[in-house]
Amino acid sequence: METKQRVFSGIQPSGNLHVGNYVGALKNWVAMQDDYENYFCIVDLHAITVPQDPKVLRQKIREVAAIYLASGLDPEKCVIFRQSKVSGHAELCWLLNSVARFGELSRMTQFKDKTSKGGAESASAGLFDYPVLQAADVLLYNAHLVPVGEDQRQHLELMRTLARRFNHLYGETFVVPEALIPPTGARVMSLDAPEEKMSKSSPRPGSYVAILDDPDSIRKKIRRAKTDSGTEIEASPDKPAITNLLDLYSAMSGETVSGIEAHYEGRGYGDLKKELAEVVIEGLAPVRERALELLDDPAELDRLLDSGARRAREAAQPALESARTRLGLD
Ligand code: ATP
Ligand code: LTN
Repeated sequence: METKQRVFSGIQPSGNLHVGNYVGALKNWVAMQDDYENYFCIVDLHAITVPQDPKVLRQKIREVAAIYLASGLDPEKCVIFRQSKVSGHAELCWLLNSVARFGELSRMTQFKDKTSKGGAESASAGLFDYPVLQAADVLLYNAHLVPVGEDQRQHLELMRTLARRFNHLYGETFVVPEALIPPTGARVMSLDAPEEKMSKSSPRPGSYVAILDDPDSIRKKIRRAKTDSGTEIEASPDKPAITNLLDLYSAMSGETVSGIEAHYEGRGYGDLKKELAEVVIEGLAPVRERALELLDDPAELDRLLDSGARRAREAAQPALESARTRLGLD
């Protein structure tokens, strides 16, 4: 029997999941789940690298689980679980810390971005080490493919470097994984600041469309989205705001950007925004409705996550043991 290759990916329970997480990650996971052996993780240990309110975190963890299922991930085909419930993630992270270098971690743009306001001095050590934990997540399962948005390209490159370095120093141990980045929707920008990536930890709810937002809030947020000077509806580097709206339209509808441009020729920004809001509402509605239903039964979500954690622990064992042996710890 042909064994399926493994896929691993994850989302942090660090805020409200948004349409960028949906088109950059979730939608693609769902589309590929039949062809692989899948591990989809709620990366709660990553979330605590920046301060979280424990009560809110507990709720967000369940929300991520509900949204995974509501998006169409099938627990028969995917192991859905929480990172902190499989201790191998933290253990392998520590082992990989011995081959990760201070210099390469210092060059990670996510770390630089996330410390640009408060400064690196007060950032947690966990935030600095974030990409090593991410490498551990994937290498622990010997996953081949990692479907993520564009912002994760650099972390994936580092993950590959760490796998290769470990294999070179201690002998073949890990699969060197590959990033899978979608052609559209891989980088949705903020609605109110199109030079920044849409981000769930943003303090400005108007910057993102959350998957659980009600239709009226979505209409309002898109109506208020920033636009560029001029009136032309076309994607171009000097029109970042309109380009972002067109890209989002394309990612949610499956139509090409040039087709959408042609449809809006001679029409105004107002029309585009009105129709984009409906496309987004329609695309997210089934996910939102199902997620809200699932959230009514938190005990059932917890049961599902517990069963996922048991399966993940088992799958993680071989890579962890071989890394320990290679290092001389067993
Ligand atoms: P945070 O703001 O807390 O850092 P985030 O919104 O960046 O969160 P993550 O949990 O870090 O979300 O990312 C989960 C997945 O969603 C990753 O695969 C990531 O590449 C993808 N993703 C995140 N933001 C976007 C975006 N704006 N456009 C497309 N994909 C995105
Ligand atoms: N850092 C990722 C989330 C993440 C992840 C992973 C993605 C943590 N571990 C492993 C893919 C594989 C992010 O999207 N910010």
